[in-house]
Order: sequence, then structure tokens, then C-alpha cells
Amino acid sequence: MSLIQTISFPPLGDDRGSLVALEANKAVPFDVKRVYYIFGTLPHVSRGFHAHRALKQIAVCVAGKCRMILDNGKFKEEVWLDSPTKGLLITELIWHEMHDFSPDCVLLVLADEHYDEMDYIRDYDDFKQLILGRKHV
Ligand code: T46
Repeated sequence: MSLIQTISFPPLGDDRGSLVALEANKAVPFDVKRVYYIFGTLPHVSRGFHAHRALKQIAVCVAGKCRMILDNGKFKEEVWLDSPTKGLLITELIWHEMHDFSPDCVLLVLADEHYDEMDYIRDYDDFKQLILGRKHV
């Protein structure tokens, strides 16, 4: 099974331009408790490098683009987030990294829980051990 689960957000366009509406439990397959966005990341800077224990998220570049790597501890896949109509589902226990941000990139993220640093696994070895069921981290 592919790690890349994208969701198409149909644009509601007319001659004035486009509009995308994201509704919880519709286009977004969970209750949204938090929204954050990442912008002004320099092109040579990478971000992420963690997995979440339980958090589910949808990420979409509403402007510009970036490259997302997803890793389930067994294999990795990558996808360009390069359209405001392309959302990426990031489920729990998926190591994720963001690279190659364009200067105009605004990465919008919808999350199903409030911010909780305890939900982060920021050490790759800990992540692997958890996936392999060898360690409680
Ligand atoms: C993720 C990827 C896609 C908060 O205080 N509240 C928040 O809701 C968030 C998301 C972050 N923060 C603080 C924690 C750090 O001091 O903001 C700072 C930067 O966060 P972080 O280094 O985790 O940023 P990224 O870009 O590496 O990761 C972020 C999200 O944190 C993460 O959940 O999945 O984007």
C-alpha cells in the first residue's frame, strides 16, 4: 500500500478566480482542532523530521510547493505538494520530512488535535524501535 494518500479539493471557480472550502468530516476526514501554516522557509532548509504517536493531519501548499517524504519505518515515498487543490493525509506513526520549499511556499496543515509536544517522536532510532515493537518510547 502506498504511503501517499492525496485528497483532491475541488476548486469552486468562476471568472473572479478560485476558492477551495475544507470542511471537517467531509473533504477533511476528521474533526479539525488546529490549523497552522508554515511560510518563509528558506529553500535550503528542511523541516519535520518526526512522527506523531496519534495525530492525523492534512497538509496542503496553498501557495508555492515543497517536497514531502513519508516513511513508515519500512519504506519511504515522496510527493510534491504543488497545488492548492492537493491535500496529503499524514497519519500517525509516519515519519515525515519537508524539503525544497519554494520561496513563496505557504504550507497549511489541518490537525485533529491540539498541539502536544509529547505526541512527537523526534528521534529516528526511537521511531524505528517503536515501529518494530522493541521499545516503549
Ligand atoms: C508537522 C509538520 C508538518 C507550536 O507551539 N504549536 C503548534 O501547533 C506547532 C505545529 C508548532 N509549535 C511550535 C513548536 C516549535 O517550537 O512551533 C515550533 C516549530 O515547530 P516544529 O519544529 O515542530 O515545526 P516543523 O515544521 O518541523 O513541523 C511542523 C509541525 O510541528 C508538525 O506537527 O507534522 O509541521
